[in-house]
Amino acid sequence: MVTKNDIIGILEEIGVILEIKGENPFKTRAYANAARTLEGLEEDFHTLVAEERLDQVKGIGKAIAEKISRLVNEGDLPYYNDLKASIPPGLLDMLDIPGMGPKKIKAVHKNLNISNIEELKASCEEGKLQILDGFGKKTEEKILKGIQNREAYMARHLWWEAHAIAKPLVEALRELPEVEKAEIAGSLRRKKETVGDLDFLASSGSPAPIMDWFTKRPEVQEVTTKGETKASVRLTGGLQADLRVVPPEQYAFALHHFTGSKEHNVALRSRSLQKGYSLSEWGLKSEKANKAPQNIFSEEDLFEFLGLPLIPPELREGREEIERLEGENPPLLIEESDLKGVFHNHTKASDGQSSLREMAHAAAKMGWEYLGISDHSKASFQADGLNEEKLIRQIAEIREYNASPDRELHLFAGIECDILSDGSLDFEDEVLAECDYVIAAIHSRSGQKGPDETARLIAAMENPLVTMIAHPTGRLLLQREPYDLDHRKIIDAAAGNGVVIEINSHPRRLDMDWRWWRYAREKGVRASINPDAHHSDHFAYTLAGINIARKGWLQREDVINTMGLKDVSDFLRKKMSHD
Ligand code: DGT
Ligand code: CA
Ligand code: CA
Repeated sequence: MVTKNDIIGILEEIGVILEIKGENPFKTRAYANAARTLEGLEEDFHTLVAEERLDQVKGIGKAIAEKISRLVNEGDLPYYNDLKASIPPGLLDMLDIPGMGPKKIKAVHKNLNISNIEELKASCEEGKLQILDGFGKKTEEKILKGIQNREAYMARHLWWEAHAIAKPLVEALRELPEVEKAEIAGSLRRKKETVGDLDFLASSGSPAPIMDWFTKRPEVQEVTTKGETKASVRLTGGLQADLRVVPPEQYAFALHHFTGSKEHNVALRSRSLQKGYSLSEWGLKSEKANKAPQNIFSEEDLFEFLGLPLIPPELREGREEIERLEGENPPLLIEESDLKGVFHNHTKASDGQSSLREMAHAAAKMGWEYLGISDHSKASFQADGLNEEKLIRQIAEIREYNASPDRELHLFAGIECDILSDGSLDFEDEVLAECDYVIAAIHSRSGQKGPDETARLIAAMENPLVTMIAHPTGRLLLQREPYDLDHRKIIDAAAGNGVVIEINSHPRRLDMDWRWWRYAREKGVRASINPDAHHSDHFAYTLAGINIARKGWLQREDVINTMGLKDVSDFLRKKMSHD
């Protein structure tokens, strides 16, 4: 069935194509207006269509109403198909590039005969864009950067999404009778925030049926290569996947090798050489006697042979993990079961989709002792942020919940308070002081004037009522670049002010980045692993946050929400009362 959202998309597209073609602006705008009207429609859309009353809605004219009815009733619209066919298909793709709207697309098409992103990129590189009317050197640079980002983004995938595809695949692989062991390897096993491709490894004495099974999976779109023990495929959705099958005696070495990272492998190989052995995906060989050690059946055995504890895959990034762990016990990294609750969560009161009680119920089902509620503050009007009055009312509701006999866990009353462009907070101190904790967050970039994001975050942390800062860089992985923060200064200020830094576990944020946590930990800064839940289903995101904490070497004591209810209450109260 054609949904309202489909129709909105088509109307928008028609408007854009008309604008690119240089049609009369009234006509162009009529489609955009109709799309906006449908978005805000209060009556049921399909009822309106069925009763032929669409043209009575303000903002939708007769001609457009007819086109919508045709789309709903027949499932297609010749006018739209013809219009689409009348322009080169690559023109619309350019809308994905920041800075490229319909007017600019029209200009580059008309003046430079550019019909797709590749041609646009070439023209930027040759400096041809900046001489067009309405463009300039800055615009050209911005467009080129946008194209480069897009290329980088398309080549990688979020860990969360890749994991959702890889997990059932590896489980199915383990079920095959020929497979002795199977594991996910590569960056996915190292829990990198984004991955280039999926790597699977299996041990078996009869690889042929495994290769057949793998290349004939329903989700396989294209088999790139298929050999006797190696295959590469492209899955629906564009993800590439490699499978290697090795004999059981090689499995430990191959698993270590294909888990990587490359940098870690190089470091371990050189350590192994110092001991007189050459290490490869095939095994260990003695440089002198050409005799291999016989008793290595697991990664643990391999590390032990080299005088190391089992280094968790998350730490194998070639960032001195080998030097740091030499002769040590394996590090006791935080685990998902250590979490006793989370702090950054939204409800229907702002832009969440679940009620307070639904959130509390789902959190109790996670086995947690407490849940913090932190809706947006009023400056985030696009997210329906709460004003002072609504916040005070929500706090009362939370206190009431805690006092009610049917409560399922303890709720903390918090706020995700906007840091305004001058670094001040969206609420006065006396309002913030009513909360159990305050999360300060930036939701819009600094303008040309005024303090930059680093200065704004530091100013916020200097307010003693601020418990923690959320998603410091504002990045959206593969979508939006991070703010250009001075992490060292932010971490130093957090340490100086006793402020916690969030690990935002939303799979697209994973912010603050794992690369900075080792430094933060050394400075004594603690983390709060938060799902930034906008729905009761989103608590599952904490797993992605745990991955990042582990990559950042964090242990249970480094994360405040591993504390039990009593300790964490004391901790929050102490911070709010400035002792
Ligand atoms: P990705 O896929 O870009 O997210 O990152 P990885 O780490 O999964 O890289 P990938 O898929 O190219 O290779 C998987 C692992 O295989 C990699 O982490 C380490 C190992 N490996 C691949 N190529 C090389 C190499 O040229 N040298 C060494 N030492 N190891 C390699
Ligand atoms: Ca990979
Ligand atoms: Ca690979």
